[in-house]
Amino acid sequence: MKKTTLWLVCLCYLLTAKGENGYDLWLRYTRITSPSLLTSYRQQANSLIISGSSATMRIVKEELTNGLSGLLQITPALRNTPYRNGTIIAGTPASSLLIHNANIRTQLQQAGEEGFVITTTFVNQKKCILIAGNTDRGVLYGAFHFLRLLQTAQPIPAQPLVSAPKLRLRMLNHWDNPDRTVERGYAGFSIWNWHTLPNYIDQRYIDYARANASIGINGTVITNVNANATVLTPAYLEKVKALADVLRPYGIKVFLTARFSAPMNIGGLKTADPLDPGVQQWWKEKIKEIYSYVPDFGGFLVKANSEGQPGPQDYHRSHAEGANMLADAIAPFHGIIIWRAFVYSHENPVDRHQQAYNDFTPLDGQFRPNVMVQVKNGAIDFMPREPFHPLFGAMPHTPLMMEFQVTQEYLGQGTHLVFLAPLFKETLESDTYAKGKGSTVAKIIDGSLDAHSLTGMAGVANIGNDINWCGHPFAQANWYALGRLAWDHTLSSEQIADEWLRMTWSDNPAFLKTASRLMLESRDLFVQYANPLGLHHIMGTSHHYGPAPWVNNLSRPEWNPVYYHKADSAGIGFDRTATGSNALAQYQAAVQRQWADVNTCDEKYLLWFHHVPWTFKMKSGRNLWEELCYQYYTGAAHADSLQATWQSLQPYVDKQRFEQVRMLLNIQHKEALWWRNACVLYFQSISHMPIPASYEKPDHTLEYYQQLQFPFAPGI
Ligand code: BDP
Repeated sequence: MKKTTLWLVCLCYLLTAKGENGYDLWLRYTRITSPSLLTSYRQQANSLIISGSSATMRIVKEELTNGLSGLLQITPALRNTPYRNGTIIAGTPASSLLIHNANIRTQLQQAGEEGFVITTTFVNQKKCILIAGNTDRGVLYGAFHFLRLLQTAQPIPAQPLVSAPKLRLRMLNHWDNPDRTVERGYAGFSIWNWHTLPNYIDQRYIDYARANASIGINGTVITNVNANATVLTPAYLEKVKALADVLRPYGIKVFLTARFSAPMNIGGLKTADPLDPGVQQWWKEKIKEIYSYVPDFGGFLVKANSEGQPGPQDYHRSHAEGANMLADAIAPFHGIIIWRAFVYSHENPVDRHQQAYNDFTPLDGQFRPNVMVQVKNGAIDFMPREPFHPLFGAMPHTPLMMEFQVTQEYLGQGTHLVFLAPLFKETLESDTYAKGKGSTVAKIIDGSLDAHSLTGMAGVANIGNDINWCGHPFAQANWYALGRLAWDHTLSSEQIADEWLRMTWSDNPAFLKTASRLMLESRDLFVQYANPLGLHHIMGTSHHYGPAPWVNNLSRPEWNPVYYHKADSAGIGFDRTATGSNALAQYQAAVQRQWADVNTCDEKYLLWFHHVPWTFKMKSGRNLWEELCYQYYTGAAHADSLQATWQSLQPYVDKQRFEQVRMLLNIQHKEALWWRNACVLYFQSISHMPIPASYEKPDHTLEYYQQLQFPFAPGI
């Protein structure tokens, strides 16, 4: 073996043998592997001129210094004037004369308040890189983007690269409780340690801020939508202030959830009626108090009259009256109210699919300008696959904010490898036809279809205090994807997966090819072995872990899986066409046409919209029952094969994370078999048709699966 080859093999071994715990996320800044690229980058980027003295600019300096030290293994020299080729000049036209004088005015205009320009130019005959923004935040985003270019082996732009976010609010929603439990959290306890705040600042808060800034996230709701009013008391506002102070230099605003009954819970009032002057006054004073702690407080996220939460309807007031009361109180401080459209009621016999639309569309145009309505991607609830929510396109006079779930409540929780970018993209690219062809959900939420300037996307966070933040080592990719798509929803799932893999794991081409396929197929795979053909909401009660399609005894009809699959001797599926609930009528005619006819409906959504006979002939030639079996069996078999696929990647992955994923894929396979067996056996008990002989028989009886209990499953 040649000396250099031997050296490389040793290096590879050392790198992979050393365990990585995942704490560094996609900001590992490991040495660039390609020697030629390394040389080229070193020539182009070796010293820094950082203008401005704000906390944000100090972070820019620190990040670029750390990034270049790790990636290029050089300590960049800090300068005031460019005296050699390869100087990075970072700043704003206001803080840096060099940027002010550079020929990038038009590009800076396009960059707006938060965007940036990266380009190469000559200053004093020296070839320099400019990282410019109109604000320090813009420069920070530019610095992270610049580092990402190096991390992902991209060329440094010779011509101006301009990037501006397509959405104004790019947020995480933490469903974190004051006792540090996390609703639907699968990565340990909440990262917010309320008990030691405000005096103890955990390093995690800072690293959380860095990670978010690196992908452009600029807002965080730190408390659960199922809200506790205690967070609005002075003792807690002190703690909120401490967090806001940490997050601010990273461009992140803090938001809180407001419990609608807070005036009664902590204010001693007898009512929380939004039209009561005493209630209005209470909120005005409370909001003023919050701003005295956090002068750039973002606003409130509100879950009202949903799943037992208090709200304006308790006083026969509308959602608009509730939201507007808070909006008026917060308007003087330029805060906003994000009002959730996730509402349904057990007293309402109408198909749950229709309820939010019925409640909200009559209110279109009634909300104050500083109110956004936050709509889940689908009408039921973050299902593994849902058609887009019919509210998108139905409220042109109201800014609608997208709510995705990053935490995998219904997509394998903490144990399945499921990359969610394809799910997010599927919704964003759906055509609502609200204003004719091309009226995609993305154009509704980015404000371009209805000329809204208040725009946003939120993701329910999957972050906890596990050492690697998200539990499953691949779950970090979903946090990453949310941020990247909130910045630019035109990015493809492929690009996002590729970036994340290179930064988080390895840039070896063999690794990338296999690992990205693993990620890109993972969501469809989960659907196949858990909720094929449009089945939905057939998971276990309360913890939502695993299959339980048989459940029929819960107090609210729409909490029961049987409500959703409606399997009977004739067939299976929810008829949402004109012969059934007619939820389909909530979509535009062109959309209805795609799904209305059982013979032409996309099979992905077949059982979402139709009650279909077991003997119905599918496109494959199989009948529906056989197709259902085929989907479950094929999915579970594919889940099995992931283990061998991962095994083939061992040479490229450090030992610790390799083992973690190996063990999790083993669990995933077992759970895929569990989904398959439990669902096939249960539906067979209704269809009375045989499981095709070519498939292995489930290894337990239906009764076995029905009696499984998980009293301590996480996330409840
Ligand atoms: C459901 C979750 C529940 C949340 C609810 C919501 O199971 O824990 O409170 O969504 O979004 O999916 O409010």
